[in-house]
Amino acid sequence: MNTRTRTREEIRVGSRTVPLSNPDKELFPDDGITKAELIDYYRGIAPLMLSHLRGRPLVMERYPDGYEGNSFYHKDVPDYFPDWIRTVRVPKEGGHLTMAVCDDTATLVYLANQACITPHPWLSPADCLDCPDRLVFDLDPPDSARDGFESVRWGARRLGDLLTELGLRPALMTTGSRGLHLLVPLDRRTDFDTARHFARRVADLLAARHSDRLTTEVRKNKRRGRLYLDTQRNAYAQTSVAPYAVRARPHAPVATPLAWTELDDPELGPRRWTLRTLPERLDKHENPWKDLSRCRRSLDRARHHLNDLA
Ligand code: DTP
Repeated sequence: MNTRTRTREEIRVGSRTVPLSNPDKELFPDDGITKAELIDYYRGIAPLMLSHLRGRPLVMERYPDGYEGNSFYHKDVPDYFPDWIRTVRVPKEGGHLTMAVCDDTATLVYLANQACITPHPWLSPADCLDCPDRLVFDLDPPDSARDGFESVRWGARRLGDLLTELGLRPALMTTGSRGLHLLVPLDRRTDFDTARHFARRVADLLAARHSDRLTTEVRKNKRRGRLYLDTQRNAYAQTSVAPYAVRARPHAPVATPLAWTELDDPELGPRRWTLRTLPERLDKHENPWKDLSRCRRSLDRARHHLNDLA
């Protein structure tokens, strides 16, 4: 751990001075993970993580008393945030919100000091709030399944194959919580209604093909032990956990981008990597998403292919 971070009342990050409060506060007491350690993690991961945060409105999932304590999803930026934190005015029903945007390491460090364990960005950048640049499919295992993660693994493979058949380039990530996400980079020529409708049709088609194992049923009591293909993130003002974000779960698991070949790793699980183990993974593996920006595709062709399959 960077002890300078732990003992000083402020740290210098690039051209910014970021004030610190209670850096020794244990946010994950079982492991002795303090706020200083969270700050150090986010400072170190910033070069990889910022490309997934930059320009997007952000919801801050905050835990001032540690991950098992009181928490809240903070959307509106409070008055006390410094002026250098970028904000964006976001229209919503009956008014607007002023939301934080995390464009640089200093902001990520500032948010960690606010006990924001998990940043949740929108799927669209602020310059066009109705133009998503990614689809997200959340593969959520049934509560009851003993082999819950095996069904996630199987479903991810089927969904990845279908999206690839449609001409898209899906990427895979652990959520650090219960399942996996498939993220599909888009060229931003689609609005949320079109994107959501497409994602739902893909999920429905796959669920119809494998109705014994997969479902798109929102109501839990109708899922009957099947893997839930959740497409609801693909909408205006919805968020998805940021790649490399820490989750408020035991041992501080991290949402981790994966290579498709890792899907067969017997040790893989939604919480495979944590704040403490991820740096070693990064030392050993190259970034599995290094070509992500070259994977952006238009939904137009994929929609036509889908019509042919459906
Ligand atoms: P998993 O499905 O593996 O548990 P996840 O897909 O990140 O992990 P979550 O349910 O934790 O699933 O979070 C879903 C998204 O919705 C995430 O971006 C956080 C956001 N969200 C959840 N609850 C709220 C809330 N009350 N207010 C605002 N955003 C929320």
